[in-house]
Amino acid sequence: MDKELLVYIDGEYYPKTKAKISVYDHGLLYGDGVFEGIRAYNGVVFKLKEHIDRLYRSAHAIMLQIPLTKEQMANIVLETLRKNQLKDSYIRLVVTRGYGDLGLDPRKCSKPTIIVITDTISLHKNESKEKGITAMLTWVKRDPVDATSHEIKSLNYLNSVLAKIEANISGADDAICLDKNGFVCEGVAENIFIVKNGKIYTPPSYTGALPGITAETIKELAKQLGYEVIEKNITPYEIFTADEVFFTGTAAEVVPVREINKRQIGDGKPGKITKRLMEEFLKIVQDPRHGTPIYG
Ligand code: PXG
Repeated sequence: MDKELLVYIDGEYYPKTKAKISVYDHGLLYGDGVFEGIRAYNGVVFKLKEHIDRLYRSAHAIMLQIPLTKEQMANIVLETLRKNQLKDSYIRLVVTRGYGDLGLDPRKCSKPTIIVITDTISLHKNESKEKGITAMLTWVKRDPVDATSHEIKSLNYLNSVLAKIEANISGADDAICLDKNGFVCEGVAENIFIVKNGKIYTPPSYTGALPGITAETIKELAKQLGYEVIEKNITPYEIFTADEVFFTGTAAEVVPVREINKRQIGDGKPGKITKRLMEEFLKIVQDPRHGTPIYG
């Protein structure tokens, strides 16, 4: 049997099958905690600093005091990757409210649980990138900014899970959530962009979408390539009639959307601007200037 991957939990490393936490952990009992999904490409952790910063912002918003400095947290991620001798990896960094009595009051938990999983990733089917995926606008509205907003990358993902179930049962590859006013918000774990007449549009943050690190990278890339990027409310009509639509996210990277609720997008193939951004994105992910090298 191959050597088991090691998982970091609260200062110790455990083989994957023995990496367990208490059933009294409030991360499990109440979804009380925050997380990050990060990728390493060819020995470089892409935007590690940005992910750690966002983790601490999410924790701050839910008044969860992480008992480590950001530098210590980054070093734990790097050390876990080294222990597993990984160069390409999907990293799941989770901080829960910790072990506590029953009852949701966070004061019952004396110390957060910190988990770092570094696993390998099976990349998206090449077909998705080449042909584009199908998506559906779902009845599941994104949680508004005055509720469990997805601006906080919390362990509450039922909103996204429900949307994904709707996509699954309707045979679409993915779901798109609207905000409570009916404007396009984001995918289940991706931000969304549309292209119309050569300009790139994406919803503003007040729709309650996660401020995506891939989205931020794409906005910068697009501007460097000379495209105008505009943040504005996007209606379902505008998305149906867009020339191009694409998703961005750590897991998804940049993925073209070719059909939404059975309406063909553009000519039904990945658009010119989407393809350009996909290419440029893949060039920069392993560039140490955009990340942190794992091995010195
Ligand atoms: N919106 C939501 C709701 C997300 O969860 C994104 C947008 C894209 O953000 P980034 O920063 O990744 O560009 C996400 C990302 C997982 C997993 O394990 C989830 C995400 C990313 C990676 C892994 O389910 N969500």
